[in-house]
Amino acid sequence: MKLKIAIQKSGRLHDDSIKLLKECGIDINNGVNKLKTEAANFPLEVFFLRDDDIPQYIEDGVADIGIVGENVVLEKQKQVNIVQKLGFGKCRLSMAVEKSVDYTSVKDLQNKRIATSYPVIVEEFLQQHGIKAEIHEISGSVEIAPGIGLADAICDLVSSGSTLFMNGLKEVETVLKSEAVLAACHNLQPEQQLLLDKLLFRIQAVRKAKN
Ligand code: PRT
Ligand code: ZN
Repeated sequence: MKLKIAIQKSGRLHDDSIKLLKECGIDINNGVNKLKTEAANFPLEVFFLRDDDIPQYIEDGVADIGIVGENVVLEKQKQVNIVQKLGFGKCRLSMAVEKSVDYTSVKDLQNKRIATSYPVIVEEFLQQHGIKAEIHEISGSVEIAPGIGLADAICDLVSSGSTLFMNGLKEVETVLKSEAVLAACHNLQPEQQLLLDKLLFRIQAVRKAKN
């Protein structure tokens, strides 16, 4: 019996996910273009996937656990347990408007058009604040939407802030703070739960050593 873990195939979380497993003493060869691989010294099978697909794979039990941004877990609304924050991939999901816009509060978003790749989280944020706005879902290059007249505001992930700055935008609201998390399937077999506990113990030791 093996524990199946899904990690990002390529992108911002890939290297740190592999690094974390290595720091836990798990030997994996991360061949590029591979769909999956097995650890040499731990009963672990590793699937390399697009981050957006990871919550669904975990909900379905195709993967037992996975490493993915909390932002993706919340947006996808899949039934998974967040079992551990991992301390990397830190970012925030923020509202931004053009620099020249006079913005004082969330009320200024009323009846505006907001471009985002996170319609679910944005809708929830707007509802919480009693704001009605038009959400335009776009899958990439959200930051150019105000400049081309597609939207009055955007809601996108920010880390350094330089992408917003270079596009003449300013951050006005933090909607969510996020980092990579270990997520797990709701109904793990007892054997897999034991393996997860063993892995979690190692992850917590690695994280403690860093603090
Ligand atoms: O191919 P796949 O679908 O797997 O990857 P992806 O392109 O959808 O995701 P990827 O690799 O870009 O990001 C994976 C995860 O990393 C995200 O879901 C977040 O949890 C986390 N993360 C951390 C970030 C950032 N920081 C980040 N800065 N994801 C995206 N960004 C973007 C941001 O939207 C902006 O456009 O990076 C750009 C630069 O940010 P600044 O503020 O540093 O300029
Ligand atoms: Zn993605």
